[in-house]
Amino acid sequence: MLIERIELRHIKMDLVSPFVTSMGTEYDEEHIIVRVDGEGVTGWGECVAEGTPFYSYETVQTAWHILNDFLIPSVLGRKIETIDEAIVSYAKVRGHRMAKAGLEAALWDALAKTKMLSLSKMLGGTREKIDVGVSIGIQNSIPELLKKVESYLAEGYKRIKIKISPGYDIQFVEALRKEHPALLLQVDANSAYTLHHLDLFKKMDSYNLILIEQPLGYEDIFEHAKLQKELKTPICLDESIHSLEDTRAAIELDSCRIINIKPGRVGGFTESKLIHDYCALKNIPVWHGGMLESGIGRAGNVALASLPNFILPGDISASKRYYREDIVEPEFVVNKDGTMDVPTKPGIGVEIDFKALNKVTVKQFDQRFSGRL
Ligand code: OSB
Ligand code: MG
Repeated sequence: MLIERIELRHIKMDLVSPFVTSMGTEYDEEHIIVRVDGEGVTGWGECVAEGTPFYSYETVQTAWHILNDFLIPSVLGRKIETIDEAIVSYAKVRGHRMAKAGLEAALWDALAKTKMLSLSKMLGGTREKIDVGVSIGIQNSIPELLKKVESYLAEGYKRIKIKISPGYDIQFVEALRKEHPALLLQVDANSAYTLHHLDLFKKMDSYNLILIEQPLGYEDIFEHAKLQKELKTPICLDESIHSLEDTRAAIELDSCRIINIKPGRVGGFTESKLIHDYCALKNIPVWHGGMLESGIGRAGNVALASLPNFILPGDISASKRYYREDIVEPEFVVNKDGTMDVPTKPGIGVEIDFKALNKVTVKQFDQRFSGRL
């Protein structure tokens, strides 16, 4: 496929309710939508760099720069038949994995459409439905948390993840466990703790949590190994895992026993698949994390989560859990049994709602191939 045009849109979508974590409060989500056009085919991807450098050092602004000045020029005007050819063309760009993942996703969609394959099939997915959970931000009080949990359980979600931070942790877990003894429950600290909190995590061990996500430093692998040695509950790494290399280090050091895969964080679906396959070999379950994506990014997440070693339910919730109006049609819904259908149409398998997309676009730019190289 000849890459003829690539368009970027900086989007900003209001969340249905503020999302509070140990990193701060988000009222809206800013991402970049990447559109690739060539030979009559259009591919779509979402770059999950946020407006702030709190989860990752990348932001919409850094990703916009890297995409426009380095990644797009390296693929524009090329004839690309495989994703690896695109990756090789920008391999000398270090880091900036969210920027790379946004472009890679659009190319995957375009190539899948040229082959008339669903993205799930193209990635090696084996499921028609995936198990999904919901990630609940920090609540002001226990009654508020219990109410939120009830309403998500009534919608069918298979497991609950709650965000924790010092002062908003053990009491919330204890209350929730008391109310719901059999609930599939996990917690996410987003690096809010240190090894000085060992006693707190030892207490957490008695609440039968599926996992404790990223308790310590956001790039740490070493101290997590020390913590894991002291705990029965599996540690799951999110922020610390940027690549297959990081995954190997974390597993060999026993820093975690479960891995959260987010294609944006690791540089794209290709690296995600490598991590997925390696974890399968090592008997390490993986699950699909989320970055509050619009339906474009969500479609990619659902396709990736249809691979066989995505054993635990993902942070992949219905469109309406995040946004009043999604930018794809149909929007993503959760079935009563806590599953989500994997789209079967070519590529990401959902259509763009241009009216909705235009409403949330705050900036737009495109580069075209002139016909000469
Ligand atoms: O740590 O998993 C995280 C959202 C933004 C940044 C980091 C995280 C999250 C979530 C939300 O937990 C998951 C979702 O998209 O539902
Ligand atoms: Mg996380």
